[in-house]
Amino acid sequence: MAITRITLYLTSLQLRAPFTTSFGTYQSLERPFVVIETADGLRGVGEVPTLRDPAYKAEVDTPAVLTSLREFILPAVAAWQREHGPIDDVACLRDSYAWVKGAVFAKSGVEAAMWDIAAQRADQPLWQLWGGERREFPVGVSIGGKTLPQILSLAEQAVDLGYRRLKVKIWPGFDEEVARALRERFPDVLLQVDANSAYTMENWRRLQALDDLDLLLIEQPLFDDDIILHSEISRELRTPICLDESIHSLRDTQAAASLWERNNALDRLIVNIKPPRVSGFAEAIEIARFCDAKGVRTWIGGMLDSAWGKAMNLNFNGLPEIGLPGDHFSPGGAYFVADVTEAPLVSQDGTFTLGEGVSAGVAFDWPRFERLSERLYQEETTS
Ligand code: OSB
Ligand code: MG
Repeated sequence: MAITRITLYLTSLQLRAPFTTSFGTYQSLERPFVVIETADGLRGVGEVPTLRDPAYKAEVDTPAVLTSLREFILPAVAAWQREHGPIDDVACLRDSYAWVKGAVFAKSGVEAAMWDIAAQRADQPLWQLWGGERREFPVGVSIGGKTLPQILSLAEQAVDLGYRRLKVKIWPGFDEEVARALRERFPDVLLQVDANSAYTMENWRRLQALDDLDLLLIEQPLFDDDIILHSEISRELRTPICLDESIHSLRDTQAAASLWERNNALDRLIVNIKPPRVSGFAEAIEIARFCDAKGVRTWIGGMLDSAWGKAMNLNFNGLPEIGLPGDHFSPGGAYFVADVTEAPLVSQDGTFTLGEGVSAGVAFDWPRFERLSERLYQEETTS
């Protein structure tokens, strides 16, 4: 069944509280959403969890994603159908724009919309379609505060809500003090830190001061595009290094695994799998399986996604290969003032349970979505 139309929306989402990382503070987000319509009358939705600028990494900013989608990816889908016939599954869809280099975030939105269609056609939850087996798993929160009191108060709220796994943003000069304070206050939580590439080869040794805090991992301390130097410094850190920014594909993951393997340190490599950062769920599933076979631990990262994006990520978390809790919830309750699903996502005592609902398992709130969105572009894809 062919894709008949692809529509690109831009949706305004307001965070209830500002989120600070080593690269900036974010409060209002302008998010591209891709809506695919098919000849069998289905409609699928995919969010691209962009940020306003490329400070996290290249091609995740809203303007870059909109350009890639409008100029190249959506026309490529239409052209493929004209030449080869109906695109009726994710594999065909990926083939249609495989020639486009990079643009992983942009591609992931189109792919997510197609997964939504595939799940509706199969009348199945995404977790089932993807081979998920674990219906219940622990989930965590990511804390992006500017001051230690702010961070402690968010951590307190999260632990009161039942979360047992906290991640906190750090940067040079705002690292040991933060991690130590959290560890002292919460001796038993699973604690991890995320530097978002704020350290250099001159100052990374500051992180050795965190080695006695029983941290689960240190996420992306060095450059956003580096894997090799991370493997080097991992030899001198007892805490595992987790790669986020620098993993875009299964190939990147394999390269990292072979570098850590050479150092006999595979147990000190962890991979944050963010489906949009690896071009979508198809690649994300391959990465999860590869890492599991290698003994490299994985978890699912977030991008302050809407409840729709988070619901898809939670379905992905049902895969038995994913071992660690992911960034799926906000420490202070709902992420956004107004979100795009009818009901909010809820966890119980830091545990999320996947239901039987078709596709993402939550109802997309079309009227609210339309109020929050502007329609930017439409690609007619009938042959
Ligand atoms: O590095 O994981 C990150 C948010 C925006 C950009 C990058 C990151 C993050 C988060 C938030 O840590 C995770 C979430 O709660 O969605
Ligand atoms: Mg990160």
